Amino acid sequence: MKITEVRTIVTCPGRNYVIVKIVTDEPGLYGVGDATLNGRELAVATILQEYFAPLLIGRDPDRIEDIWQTLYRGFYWKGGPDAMTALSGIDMALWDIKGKRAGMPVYALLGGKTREGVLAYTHAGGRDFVEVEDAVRQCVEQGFKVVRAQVAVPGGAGTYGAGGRMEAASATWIHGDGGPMPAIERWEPSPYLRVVPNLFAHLRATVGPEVELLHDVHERLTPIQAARLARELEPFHLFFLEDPLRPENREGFRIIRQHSTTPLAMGELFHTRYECLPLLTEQLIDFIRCDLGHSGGITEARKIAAVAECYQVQTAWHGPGDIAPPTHAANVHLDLALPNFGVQEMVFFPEIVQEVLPGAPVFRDGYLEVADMPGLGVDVNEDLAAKYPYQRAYLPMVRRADGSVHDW
Ligand code: CS2
Ligand code: MG
Repeated sequence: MKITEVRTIVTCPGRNYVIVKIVTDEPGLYGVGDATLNGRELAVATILQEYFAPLLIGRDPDRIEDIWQTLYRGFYWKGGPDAMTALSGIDMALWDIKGKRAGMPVYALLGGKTREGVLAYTHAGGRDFVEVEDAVRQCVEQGFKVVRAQVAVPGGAGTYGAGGRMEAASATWIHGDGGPMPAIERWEPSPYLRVVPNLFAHLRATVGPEVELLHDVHERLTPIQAARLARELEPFHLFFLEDPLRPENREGFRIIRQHSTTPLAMGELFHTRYECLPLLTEQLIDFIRCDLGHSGGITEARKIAAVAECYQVQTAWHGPGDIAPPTHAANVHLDLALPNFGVQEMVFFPEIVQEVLPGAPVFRDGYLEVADMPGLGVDVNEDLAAKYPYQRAYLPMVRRADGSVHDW
């Protein structure tokens, strides 16, 4: 069996997605993967088309590990978000082919189910505590047992995640003279640090102790600020505090750990197992939450999970709306097989996305399921995808009160 074509499909059914379709010489046998990197879609599409695709033509798609090594170690300049996203899309498409060829779902190839369903969380946001409380209640009514809560900080225009379920994952579509421009959010640590513990005090007092709650810091704090937040959140028993520090500063997790027992999660901005390693081996986090679409696909994630398992760290793979259904499906296939799965972030895709990219995992009473069909179970409707051409869009940027740039 040989790869005959690697197709890169860029489409914008409401937001931009980059889809990889690997076609083989066996009639009708192809695989579908996701190589979407929010705000840098065309850079990844270029890597796929110009550099990776030519190396794959004529290769045996069954040799996933060898192809992975070729596209990672084979290049002198390794890693980085753009190349790792391209590699992830290829990796998913190859696992999809392998499953279809074997007549088995990917989770079966990964060792088979260790659980019946995949515990899921989604997003509750609001402009004030009562709006967040209402959003959490809605999630609970829908069946969610774990909910992420974010609230607007007074004076902080466009606070991360406060707009609700899909907002956190949205690119922005602000038009300036030269076309779309990034929205600018305002953010200051002091008001944020005052508001967040009060939000969780409010939620525990109103929605009770049972629903599991978590919060995404979005990599904005310094280590000592994060330590303060983690400590002040202790009475409210978070499921985890997500991504407190910039990914560059892994040493900072030691400071948070010294001060708090709030469980910590980190990883959506990591691109390889090497970035995860010190956090795992030093037991500085409790959940590893890499993005399968940006860190080398299923092949790399299962290795990361295996190291995490040694340290009783659980997985919580990134699952926002800005990565496409194939990554969400890959998440759930892996979650079903992993012994140390923790929780899975999810979104509900708009109908049009489900038409262009059918086969996203299905949510039922707090858990995610995938169809019991060969491969990943996702597809791409290429004719429909062509009707929604790419539109340039940026993620927002953050500036402090004095006008200086801060991490978004
Ligand atoms: C977020 C993401 O889901 C999350 O936890 O951190 O929505 C993140 O903002 C986006 O993936 C950025 O594109
Ligand atoms: Mg996050």
